[in-house]
Amino acid sequence: MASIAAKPSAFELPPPGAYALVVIDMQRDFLEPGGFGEALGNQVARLRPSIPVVAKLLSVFRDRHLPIVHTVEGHRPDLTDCPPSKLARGQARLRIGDPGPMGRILILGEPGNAIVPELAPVPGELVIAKPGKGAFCRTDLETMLRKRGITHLLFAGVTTEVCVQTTMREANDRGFECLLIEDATESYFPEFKQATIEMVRAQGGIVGWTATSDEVVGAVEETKGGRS
Ligand code: TIU
Repeated sequence: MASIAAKPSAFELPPPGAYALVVIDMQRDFLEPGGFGEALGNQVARLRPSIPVVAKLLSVFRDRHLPIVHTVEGHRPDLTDCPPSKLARGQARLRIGDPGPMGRILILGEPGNAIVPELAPVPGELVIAKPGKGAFCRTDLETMLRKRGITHLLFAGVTTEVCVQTTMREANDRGFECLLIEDATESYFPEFKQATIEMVRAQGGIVGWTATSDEVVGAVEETKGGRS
């Protein structure tokens, strides 16, 4: 059994097919100018260092036919799945549903809501659209994972302390073993990223483990390949 040199302790990988790479919200809306992230006042360039790291992880998982899940934060065009509290929150110049340079802000199917082209899903990968920050809230992610016998989740994506951490906590409470890939996630606030890494692995791994992408890739490459 392959083992990842993680913190606070080694993370034992189950057999191939029972662990998945979960890539959270690597969307133009968060990573490119003119989307939701920038409308909230953030410097979107801060997230971009994660793109080549996630690309490498996707390549390693795809080569071995290992399960990959992508999530996308977005709302229906009529906004029926967007709580008024989310719509009203913040000092945004453009709000959810407003027309922006990449189409309507944070609306499913709009150009700006797509996953960045470098990380676009390929057929066979699960893509979960979610209206909230956590990927288990009002989605069938849990059903899909259980159906496939997936018990261990390796997290990448943005932003570390918002959608990634929320999803990791939801997964941990549902009994999944969770690991955060440190350099495959970014935040608009570097100090929040670092705090998240430290808090999830504190107290003996209260939420889960953390490791670098090199450590993850090294362990995955030791395995023989998964179910296709
Ligand atoms: N604003 C922010 O940091 N994040 C989000 O709104 N969504 C995700 O993290 N995907």
